[in-house]
Amino acid sequence: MTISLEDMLDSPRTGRCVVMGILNVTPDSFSDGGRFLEPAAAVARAREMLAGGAEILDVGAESTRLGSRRVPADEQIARLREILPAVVAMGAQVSIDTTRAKVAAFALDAGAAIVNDISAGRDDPELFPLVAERACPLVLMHMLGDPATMQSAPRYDDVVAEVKAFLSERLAAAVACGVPEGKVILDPGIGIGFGKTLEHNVALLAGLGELAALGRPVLVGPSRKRFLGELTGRTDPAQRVSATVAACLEARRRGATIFRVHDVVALTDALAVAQAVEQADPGKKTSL
Ligand code: HH2
Repeated sequence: MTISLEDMLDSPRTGRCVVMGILNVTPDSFSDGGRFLEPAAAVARAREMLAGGAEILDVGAESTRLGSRRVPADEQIARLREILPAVVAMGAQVSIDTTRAKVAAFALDAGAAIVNDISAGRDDPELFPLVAERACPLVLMHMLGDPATMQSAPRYDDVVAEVKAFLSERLAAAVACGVPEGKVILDPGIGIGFGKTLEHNVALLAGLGELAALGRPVLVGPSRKRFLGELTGRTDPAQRVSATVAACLEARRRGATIFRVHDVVALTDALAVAQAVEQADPGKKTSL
């Protein structure tokens, strides 16, 4: 299954949910590092996620785990060179998870359709102009500090209001560079590595309606993350599947429509049930 970019961008209006499968072509990602660095393994994983219901594949060649080293653009490109065209050839809608314009340009040239920038344009001044020129969808994510140094004790007076103000400022900055506002997707940057404690992450999920009020699609990426381990006592990220599904369903209830996850089948099934019940609920009207 695949989704048109128009349908993805229109998802807040229609209530359509979009599952984005994670493909980390990295040796060091926190939950699947090293598993998909080999092109054959990456391609098999991509095929599996598409068959499982992913409509977008988010391909990244740089881990953001705590303390991870920055990967130069050329090294990211070398990791992606064989894999990206192969994944595009499967008919997948591909998003490139990078903060570097050079990597994004390479990926767009290879057929990727979406740029996912966890720095929201702060890492590379060339990224917004590139996206403006290509007029492709762009994910802007909130992050306090950076994963290499990590905030030991991140502080906010009001995490939801501050993340909302940040995203609205970065949206304006992107638009000022020529990125069409209608192509922008917003992401609160769930995760301890992105400068949020357990309480901040929970507050952001609870307050997601505030971010959705900015009028752009909201993407969330809680998948297998450590705060879910703290909530459930599961130290092994692979055992955080149910917790991930619950976080996504709660986010969906508050307006998120795009979900970046490792466990595509589990979430696709859960969303099918949630959507069926919601459609049958006489108290609600949704057009899917
Ligand atoms: N989380 C990660 C990476 N990219 N992009 C968006 N838009 N939102 C997220 O929450 C997000 C992201 C980190 O997760 P993962 O890719 O699983 O791990 P790693 O960074 O160790 O590769």
